[in-house]
Amino acid sequence: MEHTIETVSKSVKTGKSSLRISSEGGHDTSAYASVQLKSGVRYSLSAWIKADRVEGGGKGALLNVHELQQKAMTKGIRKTHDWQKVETVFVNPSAGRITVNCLFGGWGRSKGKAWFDDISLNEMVPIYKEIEKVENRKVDLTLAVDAIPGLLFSKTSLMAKSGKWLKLTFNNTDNMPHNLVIIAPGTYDSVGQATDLMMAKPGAAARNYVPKNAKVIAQTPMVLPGTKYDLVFQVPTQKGNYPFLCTFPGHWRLMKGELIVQP
Ligand SMILES: [Cu+2]
Repeated sequence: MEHTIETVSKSVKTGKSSLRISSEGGHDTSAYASVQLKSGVRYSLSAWIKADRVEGGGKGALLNVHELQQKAMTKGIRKTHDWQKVETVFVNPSAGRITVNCLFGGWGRSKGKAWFDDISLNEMVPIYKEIEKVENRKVDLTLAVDAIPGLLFSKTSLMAKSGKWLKLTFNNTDNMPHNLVIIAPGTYDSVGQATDLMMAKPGAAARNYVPKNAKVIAQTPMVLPGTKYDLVFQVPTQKGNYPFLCTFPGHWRLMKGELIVQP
């Protein structure tokens, strides 16, 4: 037999069953579902995948959107791995039905066994391409920070006087989405660590990966590559060093800085 696609109850991440795809000789196959999507909306597609000796020339076990091919594709899980979360974020270019694949093989043939569980497709908070009229008010000060390749912000310190109105232009020049979240002094480590756990949390993408424990002073949404967002807010009236970070899981250790508020 070339390959088998079945639901199994023995190996599950959560719930009662998972989907198992296996092949002894090597195959490029998928189990798929058809879903209606809106146009121009950003979606997060994720699942948990477990693998047992997945080998061969294919990408392994992964998810993708058939119509978007490698534009909407998670990483491939190969070799032997316990349950691991995979995720891809994509913008659906035109309304209509798309096909979500649980892919085994993928641009090549794979053999071995893979389990898929908790597959989810979520609509994300809209991305603001242009400056939204967050506030029409006059600001006292304008600053700019870019997200740059290498998981970095172009500046790691910003200065502002307490109580002033600030427009902070966040320009994402990198090739993946990022945000900028300013939080209460002394909370960088606890918020950062909480973001590490968010990849696995349902609804995390919809919250822009801002953990619940964060005391947010101001935040941008996740900003797409090549776009910018103007964050208009009042600088805290208390002086201090307010950390800022990108809360996308795994980014906080590098994407960080401080807003230094002076009296
Ligand atoms: Cu980031």
